[in-house]
Amino acid sequence: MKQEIKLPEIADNVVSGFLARILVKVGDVIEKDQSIIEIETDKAATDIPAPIGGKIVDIRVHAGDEIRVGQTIMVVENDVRDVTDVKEVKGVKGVTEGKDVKVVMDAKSEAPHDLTSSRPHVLTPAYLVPASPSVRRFARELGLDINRVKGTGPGGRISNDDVKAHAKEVIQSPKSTQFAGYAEVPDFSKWGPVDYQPMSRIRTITAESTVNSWQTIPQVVQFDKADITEVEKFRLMSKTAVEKAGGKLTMTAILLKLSAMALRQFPKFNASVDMKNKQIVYKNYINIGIAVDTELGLLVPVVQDVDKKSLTELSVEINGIAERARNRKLTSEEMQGGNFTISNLGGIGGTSFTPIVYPNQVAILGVSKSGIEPVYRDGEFVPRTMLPLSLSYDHRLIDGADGARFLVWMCKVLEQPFLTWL
Ligand code: CAO
Repeated sequence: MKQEIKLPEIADNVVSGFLARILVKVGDVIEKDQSIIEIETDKAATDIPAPIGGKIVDIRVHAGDEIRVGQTIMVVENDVRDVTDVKEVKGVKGVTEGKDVKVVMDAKSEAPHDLTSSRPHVLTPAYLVPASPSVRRFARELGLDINRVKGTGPGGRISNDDVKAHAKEVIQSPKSTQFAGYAEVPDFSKWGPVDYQPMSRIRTITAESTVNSWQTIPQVVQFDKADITEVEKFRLMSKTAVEKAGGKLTMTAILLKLSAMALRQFPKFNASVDMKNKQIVYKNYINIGIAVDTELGLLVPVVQDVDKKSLTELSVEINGIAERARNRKLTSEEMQGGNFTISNLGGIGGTSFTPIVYPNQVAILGVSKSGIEPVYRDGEFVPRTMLPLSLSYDHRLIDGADGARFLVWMCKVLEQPFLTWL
């Protein structure tokens, strides 16, 4: 039995979306709830899951198309035994605005699955530039990266004219850094069996964002080790109290709190570089991103106003955002506006690593695994708990001495937190 899959309602007042990617192809056998396409709108980027399973026999849209809610995306053929009943159910808001829609009854669960379900897809900085789908498509057609276009509209909104102005600039600039396109990879199957898997949206965005960072930010990494023996004692002593409040007191929360203090002490690290206007943007708020490892890839939710929150509040908040990141429940707002980032890999292991500065930020703190080490003090070796830290920073704004001072300050305060009282 052939059934059409239509674009469900994506969000309130959104009537169409721009088709970023098709995640399946004709002939694929898909399962119910499997993501089939990725849609971008002004408000969000969203995976659209298949409301039914089956074999795809026709795909009626193309990447780059603007698709309207209710438009047929693809046709699926499935075994009628999987779908026992197709009923009209009153009151379910669905593919056609304001009208009743067909609801597929699953033979086993008896539970109705409306055709409108869609999972919010997390946003990363690559998606956060304000531009309509048609403007994004225009930029894409010209081979331009929308993230590099300066918007002149309200709130930096990008118009077609902005894209054209950027295109002109790119064409006229002999030193243009506009990305020229990806090189073909060789046919690896010549040397052995291979599998092909489409890149997920998160993977693609991480790839694009790190390439952007790598190409535009000259990065230096400063390493140090902090003696956290006393902090560890405090952490273990306070763990239960924080747990009662719903948080988990780990080094991430402590470093979050400490980073907020460091950013106030060293405002350059809380700034952004605006090369186009040859200015530095100093921010008077302290928002810090936390790198979270999820099954789908890296996500960086942002904790806002870190300096105004207690350690317990921060521990609870980290728990919440990490869980929401792992369950793909983060909102686009929670991914925006970070000034600095912490990437703690110490829960996994490692002695050091060099994190990459996020675009529009100037520094990121990498944290590796703490451990007890012999430290030479007052004529003898004593066991101390040492935490390896690495600070990557943007050399356009931050000089080596600044980077060293920042990290040394952090290490000193970790060793003797009372120093911040002075
Ligand atoms: N050294 C030693 N142990 C550490 C540690 C460190 N630096 N950091 C955390 N730990 C311990 C914790 O205390 C905890 O121990 P227990 O299980 O005994 O309580 C354990 O490691 C696991 O910690 P956690 O992951 O649950 O909590 P967290 O607050 O330390 O970290 C989060 C939260 C979200 C940062 C982390 O889970 C995560 O996703 N890290 C990966 C970040 C990442 O991918 N970075 C790379 C980005 S760039 O490629």
